[in-house]
Amino acid sequence: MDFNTASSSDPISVSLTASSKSNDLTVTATLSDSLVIIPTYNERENIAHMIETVFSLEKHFHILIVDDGSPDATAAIVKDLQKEYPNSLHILERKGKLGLGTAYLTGFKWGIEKKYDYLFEMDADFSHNPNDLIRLYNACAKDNADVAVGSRYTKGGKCENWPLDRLILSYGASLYVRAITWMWIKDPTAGFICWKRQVLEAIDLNSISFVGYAFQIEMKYAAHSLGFKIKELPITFVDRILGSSKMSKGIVKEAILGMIFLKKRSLTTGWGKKQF
Ligand SMILES: Nc1nc2c(ncn2[C@@H]2O[C@H](COP(=O)(O)OP(=O)(O)OP(=O)(O)O)[C@@H](O)[C@H]2O)c(=O)[nH]1
Ligand SMILES: [Mg+2]
Repeated sequence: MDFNTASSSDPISVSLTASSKSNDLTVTATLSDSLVIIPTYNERENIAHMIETVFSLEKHFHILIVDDGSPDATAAIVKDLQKEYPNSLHILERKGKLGLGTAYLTGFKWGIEKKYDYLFEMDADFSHNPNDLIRLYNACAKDNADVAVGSRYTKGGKCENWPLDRLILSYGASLYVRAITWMWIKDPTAGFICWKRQVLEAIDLNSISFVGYAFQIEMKYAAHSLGFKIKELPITFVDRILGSSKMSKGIVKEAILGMIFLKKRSLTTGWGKKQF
């Protein structure tokens, strides 16, 4: 006899398998308080390995893939794996390439509705080491941070195999952001993050306006402006080995010009549903 109480829309779900031969009851818990959101666009070389790696970690995380109609059929690979992980692996499919920022916002809203306590941002391309998910989780769940950021530029953090021009652009952006916003986060464009749900609930997500690197800065600036505690943890960021980059000049331009807008906004309306 097999019975399964799990619903793919319910993060707090339990699968039960009972064997009628032995009368043994085997309980496989698929509970998780944590959702790792991974936006994907043409990541067929990486996605299966990434999903398997996250599910092999000591702590059990759920995964939400937000795929933007990848022409390389990334979504089909994910849907195939859902047969193996029906309760832990989720996918939202959007029709076209709508940008990383809106992919995360869609994922955040989904995860908030399902009441996950910790929501993570992580790239599909292994630039972020999935093993670090546990350190980010512990910073929020045990060490009292509201937001934990995997940081390349805090002491102990580094970038591996990045071309010099990318490194200069990224590090230069971090100095520029710090000079304009006075937000003393060493890696404001970082995209490897653990958010406590309460932080995402406090930010008016509908008012987040940027889609590329500027999205990462805007989210941190919103949390910072609302008085949440942001902790940086050193990570080693590795340049992608498989697949191709979606970086564009438009993304860089958005970040450069967007900072002025963000500074102005922080002095006027802010981002909060609640003002502290
Ligand atoms: N859903 C969705 N995902 C995206 C989009 N653009 C990028 N991504 C994903 O977001 C993550 C980060 O994108 P990357 O192309 O790796 O960007 P990057 O890390 O700045 O650049 P490289 O590492 O040099 O490739 C990856 O998992 C991408 O597949 C998008 O428009 N929609
Ligand atoms: Mg990348």
